[in-house]
Amino acid sequence: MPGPVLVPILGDQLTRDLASLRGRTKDDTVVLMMEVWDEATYVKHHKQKIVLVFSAMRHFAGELEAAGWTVDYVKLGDADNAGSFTGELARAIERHAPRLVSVVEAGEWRVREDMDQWADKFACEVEILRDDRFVCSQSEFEEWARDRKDLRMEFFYREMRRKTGLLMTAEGKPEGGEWNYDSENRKPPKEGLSAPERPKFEPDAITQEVIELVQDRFADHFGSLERFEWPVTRKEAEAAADAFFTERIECFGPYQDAMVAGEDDLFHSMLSTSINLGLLDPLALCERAEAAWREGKAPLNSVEGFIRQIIGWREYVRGFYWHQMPHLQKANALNAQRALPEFYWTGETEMACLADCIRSTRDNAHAHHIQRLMVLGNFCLLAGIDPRAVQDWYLVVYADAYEWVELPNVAAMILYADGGRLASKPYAASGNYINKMSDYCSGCTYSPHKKTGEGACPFNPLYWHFMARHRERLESNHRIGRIYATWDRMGNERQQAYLDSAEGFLATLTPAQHGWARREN
Ligand code: FAD
Ligand code: DLZ
Ligand code: SF4
Repeated sequence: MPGPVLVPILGDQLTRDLASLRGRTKDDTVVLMMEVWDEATYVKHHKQKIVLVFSAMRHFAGELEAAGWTVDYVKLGDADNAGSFTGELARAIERHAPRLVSVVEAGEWRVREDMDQWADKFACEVEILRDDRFVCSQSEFEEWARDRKDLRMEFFYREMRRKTGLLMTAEGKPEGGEWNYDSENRKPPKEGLSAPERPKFEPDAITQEVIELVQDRFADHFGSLERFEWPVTRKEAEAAADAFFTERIECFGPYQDAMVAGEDDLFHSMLSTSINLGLLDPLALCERAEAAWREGKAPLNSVEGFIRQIIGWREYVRGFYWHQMPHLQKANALNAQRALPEFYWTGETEMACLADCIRSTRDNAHAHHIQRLMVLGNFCLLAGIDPRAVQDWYLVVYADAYEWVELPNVAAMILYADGGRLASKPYAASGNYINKMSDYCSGCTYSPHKKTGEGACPFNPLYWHFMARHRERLESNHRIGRIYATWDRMGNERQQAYLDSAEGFLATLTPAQHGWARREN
C-alpha cells in the first residue's frame, strides 16, 4: 500500500484553502504541524507573538481534526521534538512513510532555503507549491520589475488594480477618476480624537495553556503578556474585520497618518496579524471594502486607502523582498553604524513620541504604521542606526512581523539602506511633522519649536545632521535636493549650532545592552 500524502502546514499558513490542502482527500492525507524551537527563537520574538502563533496553530489543528482531517501535531514540549522544521519532517517521514510531501513555499528566505534541501534529503517525493494567497506571483513581479531602475509602488499598485478589477470602472478607469485619494487623507488629529474600541478576545483554555508555556519557556523575551487580546481563530478574525467595516473604516483614510497619545489603534483595521497568519484572505477583505463603498457605507478615500495598503503595499513589499534577497539583509547604502539605543527596549526616554510608541509596542506587540514609519523609523534613520540592529528590533517586537514584510519596510522604506530602489527619497522629518500629525509634543519635555540647544526637540538638529552628512548622495535627488538651498542660506554659525546640538544629543544615547539580537547560525 503506498503511504499517504504528508502536508506540512507552517504557522503562517493557517487556512483550509491552502494550495497543499486543496483537492486532497481526507483519508489519504496526514497534516503535519510543528512547534519548533528554531522558529520560536531565531529572534527573541515578543511574547505575544509566540502566544499568537502557537495558539492559532493549535486552534487551526483542532478545526481540521473536527472537519475529519488527520493531523499530526508536534508540541514544543513533546519529548524528542527535534527543534527544527527539517528535523521534525524527518521524524514524521519515519512515522508515516508518505509517498509524497506536499508543502506550500515558506514566506521567509531562511525557511525556504531549508525547504529547498528537502527533495535531496528525503527518500520520498517533495513538491513545493506556490503560495497563491498573494495576488501577484513572484514571476509576475519579476516581469514587472525587469528593466525598471526604480521600483515605485504606485505603478505596481495600478497593475494590481487592473488585475483584480478592484475599484475599476467597466471602461478600465479608476473609480472616482483618481488612482489615489491621499489629498483627502493625512488629516492631523482633531482635539480629543478617539476611535471606537476594537473587539478584544479573551484567552480560552488553549490560549491560556500557551500563555503559561511562554511565561515558562520564553520569560527572557521582550514584551508584556499582561493582556493578550489578538484573534486566534478565523471566527474571531472575522469578528475583528466586521467591527472594522462597521465602525472604523469611515475615518480610516482621513486619520491614517494621525497619532494620539494613548490611542493605540485609532481607525486602523488591526487585521495584519490575522492576514499574515492566514486567518483572513486579503483579497476578500479588499472586496468587502469595495462593496462597502458601492453600498454607500464607506467613503471612497478610505476604501481606496485600505485597498492600496493591501494590494499595493503588502503585495509590493513581498515581491520586493524576493527580488532583493538575500542582499537586502546586508544593505547599508548610508553606511549607518550606530548601535540601537537602549531605550528602544525599555521605553525610558524623555522624547514623548518615542516613549508612547515603544509603550504600545511593548504592551500590544503593535504600533500603527505612521508610528513605525515616522517616529520609530525616522529616529533610526536620522540617528544613523545600524540597519541590522533595526531589522532585528522590528522583527522581534511586532506580532505581525515576518521577514518578508518587515525587511523591505525597515531596510528600504525607513532606512533607505537599499539606496532608493523602493523609496524616491528618505522619509526624513523634523519635529515639525510629528507635532503637526500628533498630540505628543504638548506632553513632551522638549519643544518642537526650539531648533537647537537645551530643550530643543532632538528631531530638529538630527534632521539637519542627517541632511548634512548625506549631502553628496541626496543633493541631486529632485524630491529632496532643494532642501540644501535652505541649509546654505543658514550660514556657518547656525549650521554649526545644529550639528553641535545633534552631536551632543547622540553622545547621550546608551547603546542597547540586551542580547535581543538575532541568533547567529
Ligand atoms: P492598517 O493600517 O489597517 O492597514 C491595512 C493592512 O494593509 C494591514 O493589515 C497590512 O496587511 C497592510 N499594510 C499596510 N501598510 C503596509 C506596509 N507598509 N507593508 C505591508 N503591508 C502593509 N506589517 C506587517 O504586517 N508586518 C511587519 O513586520 C511590518 N513591519 C513594518 C515595519 C515598518 C518599519 C513599517 C513602516 C511598517 C511595517 N508594517 C508591517 C506595515 C504596517 O505598519 C502594518 O501592516 C500595520 O501597522 C498593521 O496594522 P493594521 O492591520 O491596523 O494596518
Ligand atoms: C513565528 C513562528 C513561531 C514563533 N513559531 C513557529 C513554529 O513553532 N512553527 C511554525 O510552523 N511556525 C512558527 N512561526 C511561523 C514561522 O516562522 C513562519 O511560518 C515561517 O517563518 C515562514 O517562512
Ligand atoms: Fe517627539 Fe520632539 Fe514632539 Fe518631543 S517635541 S514629542 S521629541 S517630536
